[in-house]
Amino acid sequence: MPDPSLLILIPAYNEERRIEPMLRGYADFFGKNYAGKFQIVVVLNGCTDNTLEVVQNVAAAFPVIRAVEFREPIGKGGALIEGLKLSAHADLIGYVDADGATPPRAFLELVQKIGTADCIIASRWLPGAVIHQSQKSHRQFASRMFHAIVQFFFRMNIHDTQCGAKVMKTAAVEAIHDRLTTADMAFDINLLYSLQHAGFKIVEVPTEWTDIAGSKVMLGRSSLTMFLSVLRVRLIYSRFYKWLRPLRPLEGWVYAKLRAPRPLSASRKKDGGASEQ
Ligand SMILES: Nc1nc2c(ncn2[C@@H]2O[C@H](COP(=O)(O)OP(=O)(O)O)[C@@H](O)[C@H]2O)c(=O)[nH]1
Ligand SMILES: [Mg+2]
Repeated sequence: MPDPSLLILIPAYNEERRIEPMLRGYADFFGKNYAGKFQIVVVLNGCTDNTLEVVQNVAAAFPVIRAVEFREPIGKGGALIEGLKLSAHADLIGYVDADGATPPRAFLELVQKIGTADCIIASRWLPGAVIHQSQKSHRQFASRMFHAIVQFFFRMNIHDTQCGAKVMKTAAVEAIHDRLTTADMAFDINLLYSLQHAGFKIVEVPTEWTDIAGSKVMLGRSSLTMFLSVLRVRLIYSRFYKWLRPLRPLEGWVYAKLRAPRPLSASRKKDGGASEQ
């Protein structure tokens, strides 16, 4: 039996310096090692550098790659929410960062190990993980603090919610897509909690990872935004949310002040207005 068809999403914001080797590496590796159909879709938005041209150049050499661009500042989460709408095109859909922190063989391992799970995620914090280059200590500290907050609020017992590599079955993504409203980097929490809450099985496996310089996450402002978004997801899933309706206009104001991508409405979202590149 051939491998399941696979769609790999790559969110990218101003990645002209980091994305090319990663894209070539993935297209080449999956071309040689994956027996099923696969496609790579780079989801860009609001880039002010030459990421799009770089992606288009690589796509000219590898037809499995294409780019979708959104002009508005919809954030990594917003880009993935749009990208996940393409899930119907494949049996499995996953995403991975543009910086090449996760090598293609580690991503393939996720696909191969999904088994009866609905979602499989790469973990840098499980025994057996191979970390070639660790994050700087202040980032590790922020990451562990974030983890403690997430565990306190959601009790998901997941060691590493933030590693950029995740693979899901299409049916699971489609069932919870409406619940995805987090546009910033806390998107992963929104995704994982929605899946777990709906009864889908998430497994975490140790991964191989290398910290790549040039992170787009500015610790101060991003941490505050992520904290707010985590709190927001918690509230959306609580019975208090309906009482907070009068405060909703404030939500947009707070995210604008933080210069963070604005969350989508928890009731229903509008289409982002993609242009195929
Ligand atoms: N489309 C899109 N992608 C983004 C945005 N912000 C970050 N990303 C992507 O999200 C991924 C993770 O970002 P990165 O800077 O590597 O974060 P870190 O390694 O977790 O510190 C990368 O592929 C980024 O290009 C955004 O606003 N829009
Ligand atoms: Mg990174």
